[in-house]
Amino acid sequence: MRSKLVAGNWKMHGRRDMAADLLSALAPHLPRGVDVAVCVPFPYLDQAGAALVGSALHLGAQDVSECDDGAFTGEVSAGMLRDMGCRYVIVGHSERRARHGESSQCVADKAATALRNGLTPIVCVGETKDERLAGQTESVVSEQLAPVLALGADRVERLVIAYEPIWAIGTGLSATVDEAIAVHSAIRGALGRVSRAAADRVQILYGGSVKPETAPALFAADDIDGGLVGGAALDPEAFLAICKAAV
Ligand code: G2H
Repeated sequence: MRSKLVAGNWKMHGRRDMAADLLSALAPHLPRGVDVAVCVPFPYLDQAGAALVGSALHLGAQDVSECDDGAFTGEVSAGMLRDMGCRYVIVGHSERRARHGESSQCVADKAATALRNGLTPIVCVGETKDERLAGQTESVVSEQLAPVLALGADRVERLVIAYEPIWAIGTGLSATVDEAIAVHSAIRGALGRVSRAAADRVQILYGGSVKPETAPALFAADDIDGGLVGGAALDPEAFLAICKAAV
C-alpha cells in the first residue's frame, strides 16, 4: 500500500518573511498519515532547512542540475540540495521545460543525478490543451516518461511522478477526476512494464489547480497518490486542508 504525498511548490513567490511565516503556520499542524513537503526557492532552502529540523515537514527544491560539481554558472547541484536538508526535488516542471528548453532526456538526467545523491525526484509530465484536444495526451506523457523509465527498475522504483496537465496549471481549471485517473492508470501501466515493484511503489501525484474543494475526490482515487500544489500551497489554511484530504 502506497502512502500519500502532498508537495507544495512555492515557485518564485515570497521573501524571507513569507517563508518563515508559512513554515511556522504549517509545521505544527501537519496531519498524521500523509507525507508533506514544501519545495521552496533556492535562496530560502537554508533558512527552511534550519526551521524544519525535528519537524515532519519535508524540504524540497524546485530544480537541480544534471551535472555534479564544476564550472556550471548559475546551476545548483544535488549535493548542495542535500546539504540544505532537502529530501525531494522537482524535475521537469512544465514551466522549466517551456522556459528553459529542458528536454525529456535532460529531465531524466536530472532525476538520475538526484537519485545518485540521495534525493527523491518528483518528475513532472503533462500535455498542453492542444495536445489533449488532438487526443495525444497519453502519447505525449509516454514520450516524456520514456527516458526516465529507461533509467531501469532499480532507479524508477525510487521516483515520484507528478501528472500536471499544462492547461490546468495556475488556471483554476483542474482536470476532472476521470481525466486524471485515465492518465494516472496509463502511467501505472508504463511503470508495470518496468517492474512490478515500480508499479506498486511509485507515487503518482496530480498537479494543476489543486484546491481544498477538489482534493478529496482526486485523492480518493486508487491511482492518485497525492498532489503537487502550487497556488494553494501559499495559503497555509488551504494547503493544510489539502493535506488533510490525503489522509
Ligand atoms: C502546477 C501546480 C504546482 P498550481 O504547476 O506544480 O501549480 O497548483 O498553481 O496549478
